[in-house]
Amino acid sequence: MDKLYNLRMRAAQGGSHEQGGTHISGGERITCFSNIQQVAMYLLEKGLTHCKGRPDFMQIQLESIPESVTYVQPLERWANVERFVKEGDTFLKEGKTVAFQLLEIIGIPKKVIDRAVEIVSQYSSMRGAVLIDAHSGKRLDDRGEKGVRVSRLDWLGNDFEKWARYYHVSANSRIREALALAAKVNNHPATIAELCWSDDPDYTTGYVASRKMGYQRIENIKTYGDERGCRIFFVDGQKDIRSYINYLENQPVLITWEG
Ligand code: WAQ
Ligand code: MG
Ligand code: MG
Ligand code: MG
Repeated sequence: MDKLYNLRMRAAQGGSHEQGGTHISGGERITCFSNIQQVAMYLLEKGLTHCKGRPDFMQIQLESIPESVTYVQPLERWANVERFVKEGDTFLKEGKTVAFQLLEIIGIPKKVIDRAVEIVSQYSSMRGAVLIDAHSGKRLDDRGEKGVRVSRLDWLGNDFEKWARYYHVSANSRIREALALAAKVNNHPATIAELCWSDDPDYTTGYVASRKMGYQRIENIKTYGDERGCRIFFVDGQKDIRSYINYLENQPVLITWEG
């Protein structure tokens, strides 16, 4: 196979992230040499046209991938979660409530879900994810407001387009990136579940993902205009957290789908 390259982009407003600027947008892709320019243009546009605002700092980094690549299947079950409408009810159940019920089914204790809710409502411009112990709710990473950014991941070739056609899903880049991230994160045995809702004020669909339940997409997980959101990984705290974080940040993963 051709030599592969990882491209990552981060954009901020009010100075660089290191100077305390607000994170606007990030992105990561894996590509072969001949597509570097095209992928860099995609990341440039992603950072420049973000709904959170105009960045005044951006970095696009290219690195070759020396390590061997791990191939991972997308999560098996893809679902648009049906809203529970009780007879006589005139309103649909809030997306947030659906997310918590899914986490309970996966086996996350109620107090840990409550802790996750607190965390999500605390952050609005995180770059990475918050890692918490799935049994105690204790935070496991020491990255503060930065979080742990999963990198070196992408779909292989046009496998995403094939997947999207098969499942009648619009082949947009947001879904492409979310599915790849959920597949990489949940492929690791230390991940018990993932909760995601966007910090973008105009994007109100989130998801709960796990090996057990797949990718459960939840509409109206938050109200339009709300800038709060982040990702939370519910982790088996018995596992080696340093090697887990190393997998998330550094292990190159390509998502393949046979169809
Ligand atoms: N690694 C770790 N955490 C990340 C990463 C990453 N590579 N990218 C984003 N996050 C965290 C970070 O805290 C962000 O603030 C938060 O997730 C939300 O990121 O319709 O667009 O890019 O099926 O705003 C999911 C639903 C969309 C897709 C999620 O999130 C669908 C989204 P955003
Ligand atoms: Mg982003
Ligand atoms: Mg993103
Ligand atoms: Mg965002």
